[in-house]
Amino acid sequence: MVGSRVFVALDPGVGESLGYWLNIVSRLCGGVAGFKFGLPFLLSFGVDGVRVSRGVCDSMFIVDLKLADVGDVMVSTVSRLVGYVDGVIAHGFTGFEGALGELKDYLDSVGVKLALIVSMSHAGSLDVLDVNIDRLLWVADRVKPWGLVAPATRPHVISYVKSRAPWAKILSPGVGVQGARPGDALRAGADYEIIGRAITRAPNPLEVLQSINLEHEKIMGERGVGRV
Ligand code: BMP
Repeated sequence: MVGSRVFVALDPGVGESLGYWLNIVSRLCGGVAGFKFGLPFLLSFGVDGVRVSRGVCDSMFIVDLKLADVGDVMVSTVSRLVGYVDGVIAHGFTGFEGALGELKDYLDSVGVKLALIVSMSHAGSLDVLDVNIDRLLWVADRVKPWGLVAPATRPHVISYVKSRAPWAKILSPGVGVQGARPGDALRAGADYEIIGRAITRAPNPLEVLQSINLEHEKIMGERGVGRV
């Protein structure tokens, strides 16, 4: 859907079939900003699973490997997905030289967007990431990725990230099962909410998605932000 602020996280359980997830992708396709594929999806269905999903839906595909390696290895990893994905997620803590700088140059050359994690949705994010958020934002400012990941579960962190990096799209997980309400992150300044189980495990995923889209539209209207 043009204007949806939802990225649906596709996290299959062990033994689930690709068909089940393809059905979700095709049913939700018209109502999302995009889909996020993580390690559970890739380990279950491989790169081919992402390729086949692309065949049923042409919205934005983000692969979430939470990359955190030297540049050469991160480039080698994502090069296997080029052609099937529009964006990748990496951790911000590996730094610029020899890591994220190289990854960003490569992704720019193949037209794939980068999103960097500067804070996470679980409580343990306070142990290391959040106490170093200014340093992570300093790295982000050097890398200048398309997006930053910040938690819907701590809206004040989103507001802070937005104030320090107004140029970035903010993608916020932690909605639903992890405790944040749909719309909390958008109200705090996020551009998108990443939502998994609250949608994919609902008896009627499309109905849940549509009601979240309506709520989001209201909030973005209040913020004075139009459709994306
Ligand atoms: P769920 O809405 O089912 O809790 O799923 C959240 C999704 O967002 C998962 O795919 C998870 O890997 C991801 N995620 C997260 O939960 N917290 C973060 O800080 C970063 C994430 O990528």
